[in-house]
Amino acid sequence: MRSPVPLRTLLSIGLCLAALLAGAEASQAQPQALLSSIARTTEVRSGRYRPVEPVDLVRFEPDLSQETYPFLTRQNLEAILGDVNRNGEFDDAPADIDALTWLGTTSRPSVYDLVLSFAAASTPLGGGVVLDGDLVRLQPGGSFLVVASEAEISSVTATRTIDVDAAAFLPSGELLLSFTEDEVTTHALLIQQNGGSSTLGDETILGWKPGTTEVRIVYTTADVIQMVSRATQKTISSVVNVVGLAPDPVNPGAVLFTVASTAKGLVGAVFTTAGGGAYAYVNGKVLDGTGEWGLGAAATLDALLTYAGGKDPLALEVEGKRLPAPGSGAAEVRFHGAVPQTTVQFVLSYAGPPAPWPLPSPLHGVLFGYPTPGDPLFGWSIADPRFRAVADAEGRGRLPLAPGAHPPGFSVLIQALDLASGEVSEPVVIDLVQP
Ligand SMILES: [Ca+2]
Ligand SMILES: [Ca+2]
Ligand SMILES: [Ca+2]
Ligand SMILES: [Ca+2]
Repeated sequence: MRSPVPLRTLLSIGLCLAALLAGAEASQAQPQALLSSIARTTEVRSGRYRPVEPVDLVRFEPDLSQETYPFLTRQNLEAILGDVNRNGEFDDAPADIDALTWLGTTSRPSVYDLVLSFAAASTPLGGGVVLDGDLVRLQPGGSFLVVASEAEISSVTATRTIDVDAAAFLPSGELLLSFTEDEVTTHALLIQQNGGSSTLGDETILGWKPGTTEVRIVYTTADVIQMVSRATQKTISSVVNVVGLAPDPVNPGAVLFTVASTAKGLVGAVFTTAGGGAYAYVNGKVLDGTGEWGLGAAATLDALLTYAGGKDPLALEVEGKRLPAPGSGAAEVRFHGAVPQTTVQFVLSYAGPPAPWPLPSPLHGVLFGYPTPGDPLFGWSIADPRFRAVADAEGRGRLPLAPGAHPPGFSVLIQALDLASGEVSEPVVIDLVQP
């Protein structure tokens, strides 16, 4: 066995190559990528990837790959959050992300730039509670930074306990919001803007300038129904709920939105407020819900954002959560988003409390390493060529794992490093079953 190659050396080689690639990419026009979450577990049509779950964030570029790829999955969250309930299993991810936006400060969001809301209250490692009306940023190591709290939002809108189910920061800094349930307000201006009614329907799109008490209704329930009617060229009586919001990347000032109705023409569709209401039009594709998401069935998109796309992020998927017992077959970690036909290094360690360490990167900001340096699997995985894989022409590949090589009864954390781009994946944890 060769002596371990320090991860930082591998990374610096990767960064040199990445600088050349970045120069080549800059001259090409960038398509828009859509990042979304779904409301119910749905299969990906190609069958190449596991089912998409309500907590997963998936990435899709209309009219390009026609396939949905993971961006942040339950398995990533389990590794980043740690064994919160100390039952010995990395099984503590929230069940459902129901709102998604970001502050838009970098060219492509990392999972730590995203602003999220969950469908139910959740408890991170180290205590505290994230409420379903809170908007939070995931922090490396599994804590959450509150960007806007349920208490603030209910205070400025003069409502009671609320659940935010759609959010979008606009370039102006205004934060658009929608609630999961109909909410009663005592705010005089909101009542006035709501046609005299104190009940804000769950379709209502509110605007708030964070840090101030300035709040307004941007679109009433009636406005939303009218825009969807115009888009579908049908008389719609209900859209059930507004569940996703994002700035429209094609029509400055307009807003993309999704609804919870499962009616044909509404489920899986993305609407824009542009022109008084239309189906969104992104990368030359009309997002009317007819299969653009590469999913096995039309799915309600309960969280949405867009950004200038381009290269997929390096992402990992594990077939199942647990490796089989020794002798009963192998499992594999799949990756995509690597630079085609270049080498991906997998780095392992035994899983414990999340202890990320920063990897400053001139191209990607600060990345975080999760495997523990000094752990016996860490040095072994870097030194052993079996933990390297070459990406195919589409940047995909796989790492077969033979469970007999590891002691059972442990959880193993795995992260991938793309040597060509210098990018690292988010970690995943897999459990090795007892013999
Ligand atoms: Ca969801
Ligand atoms: Ca647990
Ligand atoms: Ca929520
Ligand atoms: Ca809503």
